Amino acid sequence: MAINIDDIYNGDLRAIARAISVVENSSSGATELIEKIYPNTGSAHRIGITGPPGAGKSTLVDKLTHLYTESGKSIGIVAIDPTSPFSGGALLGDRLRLQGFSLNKDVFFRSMASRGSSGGISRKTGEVVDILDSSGKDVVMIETVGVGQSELEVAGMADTTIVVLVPESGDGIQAMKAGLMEIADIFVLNKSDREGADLMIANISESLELRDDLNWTPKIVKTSAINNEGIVELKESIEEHAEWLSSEELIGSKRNIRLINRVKEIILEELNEQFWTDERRSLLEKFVSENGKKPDSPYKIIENLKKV
Ligand SMILES: Nc1nc2c(ncn2[C@@H]2O[C@H](COP(=O)(O)OP(=O)(O)OP(=O)(O)O)[C@@H](O)[C@H]2O)c(=O)[nH]1
Ligand SMILES: [Mg+2]
Repeated sequence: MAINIDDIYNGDLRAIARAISVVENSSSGATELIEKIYPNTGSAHRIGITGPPGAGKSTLVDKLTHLYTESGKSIGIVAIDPTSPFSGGALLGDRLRLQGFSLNKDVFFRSMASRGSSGGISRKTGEVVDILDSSGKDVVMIETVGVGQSELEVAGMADTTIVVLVPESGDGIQAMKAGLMEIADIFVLNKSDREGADLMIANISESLELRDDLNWTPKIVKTSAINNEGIVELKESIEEHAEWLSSEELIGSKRNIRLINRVKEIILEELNEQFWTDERRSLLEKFVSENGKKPDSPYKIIENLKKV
């Protein structure tokens, strides 16, 4: 069924949901859809929320959603790869539904599986965010579990990146430094109702001293999401960062970098797809496992694949 672009622009929940499915399933018309809506993007503030499993990301998103809707803002939420059906994305969806947000035209929630998907998850997520942005949402939040490459991709997608840690993250902070520490515009120390919160905050500020790219000093916000504590401060920090981005005229260059990366990613996907014909796929198997023969080097194999 054709999707009416005006319905998306008017925030029609069913039109948005249909558009997202088209992108998610790479159905025909996905490219045209993004082409059409793209000019209408750029007004939403994109917030990435990442951190270790169970840190309280969804609980924070839930509480922030309340604050934002109370102040008259409309919200889009994308949760990528919920760790399990019992936590994370699915749960967040349930929670929002229970609170009646599903009837609320101003809140749209979608969870996306990255595992077992046909690939292109960060491209697709970017496109889902575009759809929500074009539908007039003031704020789009992207939640993803920070276990590897994904947190860096979230940072690439967001105007403001929030890294959520908990008091128990202490030992792991060294290991995470390379990834999480570099990308955060705001640190949230959640579960501050537990022991060790202040020590962890001291740890974070100490490791920030090692960052040398700092024309923005990352905020550290202490929250206890389940008790709704620190959420107002978090929202204020997000707003401060957004203001800083626009006052320094950085939002434009951030978006340009994002666009460049998206183009590169799509090209990569396309070239990959073009190269891997069925014939080459089965030839590769054959080249590697020819009976009794030591396989050629990867370069030799590639040379032979290119011949077909
Ligand atoms: N003590 C305490 N527990 C919290 C707090 N915030 C969240 N939790 C609990 O921590 C658990 C995980 O919370 P979620 O919000 O689902 O965490 P998440 O980071 O979204 O989890 P994944 O998406 O599975 O990685 C839940 O049982 C929450 O109730 C907090 O501030 N203090
Ligand atoms: Mg979650």
